[in-house]
Amino acid sequence: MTNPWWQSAVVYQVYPRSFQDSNGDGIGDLPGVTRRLDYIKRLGADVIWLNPVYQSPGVDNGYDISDYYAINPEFGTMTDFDKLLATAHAKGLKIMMDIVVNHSSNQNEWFKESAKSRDNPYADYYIWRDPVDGHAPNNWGGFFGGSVWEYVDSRQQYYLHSFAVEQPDLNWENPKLRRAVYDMMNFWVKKGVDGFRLDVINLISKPTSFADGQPNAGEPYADIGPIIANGPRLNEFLQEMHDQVFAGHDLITVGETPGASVADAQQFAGRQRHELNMIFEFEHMDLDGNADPRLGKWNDQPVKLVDLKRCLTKWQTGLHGTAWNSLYWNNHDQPRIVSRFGDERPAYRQRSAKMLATLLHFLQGTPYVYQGEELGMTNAHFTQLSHYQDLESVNAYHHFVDEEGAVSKETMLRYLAHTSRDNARTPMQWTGDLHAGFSTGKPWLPVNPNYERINAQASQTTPNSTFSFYKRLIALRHRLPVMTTGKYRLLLADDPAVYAYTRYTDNQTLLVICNFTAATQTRHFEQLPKGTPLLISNYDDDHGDTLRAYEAKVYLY
Ligand code: TEU
Ligand code: CA
Repeated sequence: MTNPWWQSAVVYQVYPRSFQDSNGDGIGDLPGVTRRLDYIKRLGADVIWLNPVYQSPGVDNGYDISDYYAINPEFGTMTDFDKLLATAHAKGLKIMMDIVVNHSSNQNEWFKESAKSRDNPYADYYIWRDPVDGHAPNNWGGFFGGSVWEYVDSRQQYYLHSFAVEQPDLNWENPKLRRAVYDMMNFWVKKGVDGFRLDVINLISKPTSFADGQPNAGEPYADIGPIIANGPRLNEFLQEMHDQVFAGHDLITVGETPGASVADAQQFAGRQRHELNMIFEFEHMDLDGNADPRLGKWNDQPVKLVDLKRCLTKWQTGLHGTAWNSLYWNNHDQPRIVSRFGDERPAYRQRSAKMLATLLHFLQGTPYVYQGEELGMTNAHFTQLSHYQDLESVNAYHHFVDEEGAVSKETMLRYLAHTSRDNARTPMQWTGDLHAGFSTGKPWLPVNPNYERINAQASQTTPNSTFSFYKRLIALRHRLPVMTTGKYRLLLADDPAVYAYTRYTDNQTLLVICNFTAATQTRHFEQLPKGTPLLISNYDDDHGDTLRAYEAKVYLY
């Protein structure tokens, strides 16, 4: 059996708002993406994942869609989209759309109609509940803080929103809503898009009971995440979507699934199940959470390497032969990996960025590269709340500092600088010129001041750059089937400094060795046949058992 094309593909994620502005308004747009396709092609990626570009009031940067059939005017027109798609295809690049169907915007016509009365054609497109004793139906709290319930006078009912108030959840129990979603997705399939990334798709099937949950100590609300994740009808809905949309098209489909376990992944992305090709798991992104469960992702803790190994190993071995992994360090919701798991000090930045890239790209799964990761772009280092635009960050600050006094202002700003989503969203650094070549106008989010040193132009003209290293890794994946098919075995499971593993088939082995520290380490790998040359390394030469700062090396034998 030959492997499906997306198993040996590499995806490049474009966050259009921050990629390339073409008209000087400080906001990246579709003509900007089209202009930069050659750059993505040069890197060697096969697929572009485009974050949402649909019409949206922009409360959550496009994850609040007001018209699924229209392009956000800030990004251009449908003609610009068609041009992007055609140009990408002409260059051999595929386009994967980001589809958000757990919720829409409250400015969507569906919601405006639904809110009018209890008996109109859209009345059951959203999740409405009567008040209980004059209050919200239960104590669930949303991802962006506060109750998930919002009262609407015209219906004298509450609607459920897992995210912002402006993002009402769609009611997947309603077959008419499901039909409308599939029709909409087919509109994009007919246009010729090559796949979908499905936002929080494992939240669409809500539980049958809306009973109160258990809040963390000191919190008024119970976290809705675990309550609604992986619900009772999820497999059924995904199989229906597969039948109605994916079947007969050779698409790439990836579900974003916070809270999904290996067993869940085996279902949603199981080989024979006709649901999704793969999912984004979150466990390796949640390893450096705050010890105080209320604060969760807000922290400034380094990850423990042994935990990272245990986690990635569980996913590697758990899905081998049964499902398929997505491999990622970064996306538009996560801080920059070189600042998080690597070392962004100038002496180590590129070295550690390449080390992290090595570790990830030799794993089994489909690698995702988030714009700027291939340059070793770093966190933003914002120092004031006013620098932040992301509603999650701003809400969390007000909640923990102003409302609860759970942490001091200084501590929270330190946490934001470490984990805020805006760290990923600062404009792409193209050149050392004004606004990093991103825009001729004032960018919607400040450019990282290190753009004079870290930018695509510099990276592309330096032979040993992080960019050229990513390019080599991607080329290797296309050339070496063992990177796609090989089994994974962890070595040195308890070693706190070095991550080493093999990938192997009956007649080939890859040995991957990564020093996660700035200190020199000595490790001996007796299985390595004497004289085996390096396949790839982030140093120019091989010092054998001696591993220099953030050294990464791979052997093939
Ligand atoms: O993110 C879903 C999700 O699980 C987020 O809560 C994520 O964990 C958080 O952003 C990390 O801090 C998706 C999108 O990727 C995100 O940009 C959207 O804001 C969210 O859905 C709502 O649509
Ligand atoms: Ca623009």
